[in-house]
Amino acid sequence: MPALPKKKLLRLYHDMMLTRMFEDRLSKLYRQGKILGGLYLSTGQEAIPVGTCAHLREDDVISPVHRDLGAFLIKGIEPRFLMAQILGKETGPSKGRDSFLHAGSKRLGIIPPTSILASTIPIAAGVAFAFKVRGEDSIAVSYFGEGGSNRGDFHEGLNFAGIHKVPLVLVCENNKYAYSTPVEKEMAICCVSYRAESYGFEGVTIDGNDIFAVYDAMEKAVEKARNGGGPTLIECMTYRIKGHSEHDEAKYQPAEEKEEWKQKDPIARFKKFLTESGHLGESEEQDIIDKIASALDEAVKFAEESPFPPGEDALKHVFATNEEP
Ligand SMILES: Cc1ncc(C[n+]2csc(CCOP(=O)(O)OP(=O)(O)O)c2C)c(N)n1
Repeated sequence: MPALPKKKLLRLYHDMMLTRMFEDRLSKLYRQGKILGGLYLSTGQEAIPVGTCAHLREDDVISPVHRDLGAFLIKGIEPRFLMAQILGKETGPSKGRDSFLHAGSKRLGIIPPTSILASTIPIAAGVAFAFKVRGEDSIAVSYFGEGGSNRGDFHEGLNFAGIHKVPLVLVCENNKYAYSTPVEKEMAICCVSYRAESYGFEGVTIDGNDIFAVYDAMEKAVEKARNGGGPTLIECMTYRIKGHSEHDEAKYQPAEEKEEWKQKDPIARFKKFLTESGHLGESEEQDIIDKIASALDEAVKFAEESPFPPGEDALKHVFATNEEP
């Protein structure tokens, strides 16, 4: 058991529950037809954004992808603004111009995801290179799925990162499926982490459903990156419990396989540890849940009451300015 103080442990638990409960709300809102665009949930993968973002400072930059809602929250976007973004409202980070998928924040160091899998990896490597050239000790973190790691951009990004020893942590969320394609049909090797060695840096494969494993691996990688040691690839083994998106029933995922992974739920595992070690009592847990539920009620209310952007503003913010979108 890692020697983390109770306050820190409960923070991690809170953040994992926040991610899960936020997404559960989204699933309901999706069924009510209130969400614009697709909805890609990370149910069962919450230990990854929480355990990794826990080590980041405000000046660090993350590059999330479509299944990384937790990373947005933990890096600092307030639930109400993220909710407004997802409902397409003017009060969201992209002012109602986009689905959740392409939200970002320059101030909080969140690069908006693109739709093209893995295209964000060279971008994150470039951000890390800029930190290095400027002599700053900020780092960049790039999230991606194992499916994305089969694209050329992944390899170009890693090659560049390795050559220049940039302060980058590559977090692969290996959830065994790229849409309907199972991992055995995506690549001929067992582990995405093996690929790091070809580019001159370390790759590790860990249990992505174990918050402590994620927290520890990230701690090491961040320290190394901040101190000039270059990139690390952390491959987090996990599983996509739900479909690729909310419209996908994922009949191609065997029921027994899903059941097996449900038993490895990262939140249930962490809760068991916290309860058995005396860190989390029933009333403390209820307190955490109640606080999150009321924050989410407030977020949904704020988002629902916010206006859609006026049509005549559609061409605003098309080109980059220094203004925070
Ligand atoms: C270059 C490219 N090809 C295909 C797609 C369509 N697509 C979007 S998400 C996805 C699956 C991605 O799988 P993975 O990278 O493993 O992440 P996961 O969705 O499992 O989290 C696909 C095929 C895309 N967005 N970009």
